[in-house]
Amino acid sequence: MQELEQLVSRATAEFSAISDAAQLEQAKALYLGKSGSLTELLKGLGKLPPEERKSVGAAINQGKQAIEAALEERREHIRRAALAAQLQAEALDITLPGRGMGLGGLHPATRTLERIEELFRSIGFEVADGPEIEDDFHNFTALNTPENHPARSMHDTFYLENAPGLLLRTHTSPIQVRYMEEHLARHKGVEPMPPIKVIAPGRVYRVDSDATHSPMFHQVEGLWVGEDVSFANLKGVFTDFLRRFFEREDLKVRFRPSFFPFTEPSAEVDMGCVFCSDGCRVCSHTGWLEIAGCGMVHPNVLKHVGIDSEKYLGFAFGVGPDRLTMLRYGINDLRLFYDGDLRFLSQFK
Ligand code: 2NL
Repeated sequence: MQELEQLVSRATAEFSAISDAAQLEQAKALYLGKSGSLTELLKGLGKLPPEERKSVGAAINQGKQAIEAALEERREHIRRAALAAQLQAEALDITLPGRGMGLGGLHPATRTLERIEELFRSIGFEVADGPEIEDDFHNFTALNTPENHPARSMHDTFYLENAPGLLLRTHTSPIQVRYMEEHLARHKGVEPMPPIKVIAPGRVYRVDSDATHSPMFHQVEGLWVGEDVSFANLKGVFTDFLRRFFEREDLKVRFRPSFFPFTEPSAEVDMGCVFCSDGCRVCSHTGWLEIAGCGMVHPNVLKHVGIDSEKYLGFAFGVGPDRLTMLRYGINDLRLFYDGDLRFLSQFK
């Protein structure tokens, strides 16, 4: 009987030193298995005199129950420890701040376009839109550009395959041609025709690609047609626009005679170099930067859309906002605008 008590306390002590479930089951076998110590005791019952068997048998069974209870207690302890360890390992730190959404920003070219639109809206111009796939009439013919003009060649203009007469617009003038057509239809028979004041910003396409030319770039054209619109008005409006865009009231602006098929007379607009006063690399040591083209709308353009060129006059201009953006922010490679590199773009948020 003493042997039994020792067995029970040995098993209980042994179990409580084990913290691994598999090891515990192995230790169990030493006592309760086929040839475990307690099993051996039970096997020995038969050798006892019959009068002792009952009480010894009962005592051994009690010992067995005690060992099983100790075993179950230890199993439960190990299960709890494992669960606690798992909870600890998989714990989420809910106080850790999230990663946030990462705010986007407008592309510098878009910011410039919106700025130009706002400046012209403030002096009563409407902002018009139109298709990027144009037809020959709206992109060239209506703009007095002759059949043999180099701009019409496949070397300069993207034509659509299997769609004769369709092309990617090479300037935003066709927006204004469409605007004039619609304006005329809307005010049919109204005399005099209300003035047209519109700007046309958008993407344009030319077969050209280097550090200062991209096959897709932006343009903003402007048009004012009315009964007495003069070249002086053009000079005033455009000079004022440049001074407000660059926030320089004393910005120098000059108009140099030039040629465009759609204007007569035509002029190129130069502004004083924003990086120097008397010459640097950006202005090729001239102190001047070429910034736009302009002129009085050619009578043939008015005739093509059905406006009486004897009664109405207009001025028009075309400016490259990508170049304006480069000058405003001091960017030297146009391709940066279209690479989609966030290290560049995120500087304009
Ligand atoms: C340039 C030249 C110019 C125009 C665009 C225009 C539009 C109509 C009628 C007449 Cl609907 N002219 N646009 C006129 C002169 C110059 O752009 O070098 N742009 C960057």
